[in-house]
Amino acid sequence: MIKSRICEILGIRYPIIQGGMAWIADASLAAAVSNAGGLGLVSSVNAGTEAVRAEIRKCRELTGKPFGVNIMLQAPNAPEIARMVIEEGVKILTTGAGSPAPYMEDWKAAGIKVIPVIASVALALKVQALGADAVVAEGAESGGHVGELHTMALLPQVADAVSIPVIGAGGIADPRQAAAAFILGADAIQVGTRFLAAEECTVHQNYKERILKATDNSTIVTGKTLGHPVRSLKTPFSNAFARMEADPSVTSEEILAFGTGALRKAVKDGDQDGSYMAGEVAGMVNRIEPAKAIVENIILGAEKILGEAPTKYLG
Ligand code: TUI
Repeated sequence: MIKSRICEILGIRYPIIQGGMAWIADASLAAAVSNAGGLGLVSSVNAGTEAVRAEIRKCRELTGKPFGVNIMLQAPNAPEIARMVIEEGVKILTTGAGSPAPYMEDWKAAGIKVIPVIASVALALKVQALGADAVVAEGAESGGHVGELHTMALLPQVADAVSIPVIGAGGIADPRQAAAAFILGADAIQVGTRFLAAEECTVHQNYKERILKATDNSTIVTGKTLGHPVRSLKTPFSNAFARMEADPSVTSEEILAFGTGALRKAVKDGDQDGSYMAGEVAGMVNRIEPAKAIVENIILGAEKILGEAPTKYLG
């Protein structure tokens, strides 16, 4: 068994957490991952604060195991969500796309384990000083909102800088990548894109099909000119977005308006004008299977690789 401080802190069997994917990570997926021995996460980006509250309650009905909530800090209702998770007695939070500083005191006072997703050493140190229980170091291979550094460079630098546990994320979909993350200093891993192909993931069938068809070169980062880079599958929508960004006659407001609501359209309607957020590993995701099979394939496979490493690499 891979030894990990994270399993003790979070009360989970395997050191794997599911990405808190906006609009995607609902009670169905989160409970399936938690029931499989990992940590499932419910996303706070959904049809409003009360819809998220309902998903949290549903998740509690579907699993008796620990699960968490991911808070997207740039969402307009983030302050409301931050209070609601305390009311609901949520025990574990991850945060993304900003600094959780304004909320840390209240969450810690409520006894919540707080795990910010960070994309730099500076923010890792800042959230550690604020009392974070662990960090997710998320490299730019990941889907959705991305930072500058990639996992191979980010993860060891964060692991060297902080004393709290580090969860590696970005570019992890199979046992080899998981084993590499542990060697780079991770205490656990976070997986997003591969869970899009979980049977329990409720995204529109078109989303799953696009992931299954993806190749190594299928993703693109757009939104850099808006200060909000996002990795998604190359589609007519994301290509048009990129062209608008390259055209000096198009204003930021026009680009923003073009992108508004696009993720929801992809997830719920499978609309071809949607934004299909996915990581660079989308090309490695080739089958639909239960979340339990994904968790066990990645973790048990990583254990095997790590166990065989001395004979394989050292003769
Ligand atoms: O948050 C994510 N990934 C996301 S959020 C999201 S929702 C969305 N919806 C529509 C359009 C665009 C996005 C989709 N994917 N990952 C966690 C993450 N956080 N990655 C990078 C960061 C990050 C970046 C900068 C965290 C903190 C940060 O610091 C800023 C600061 O305030 O210092």
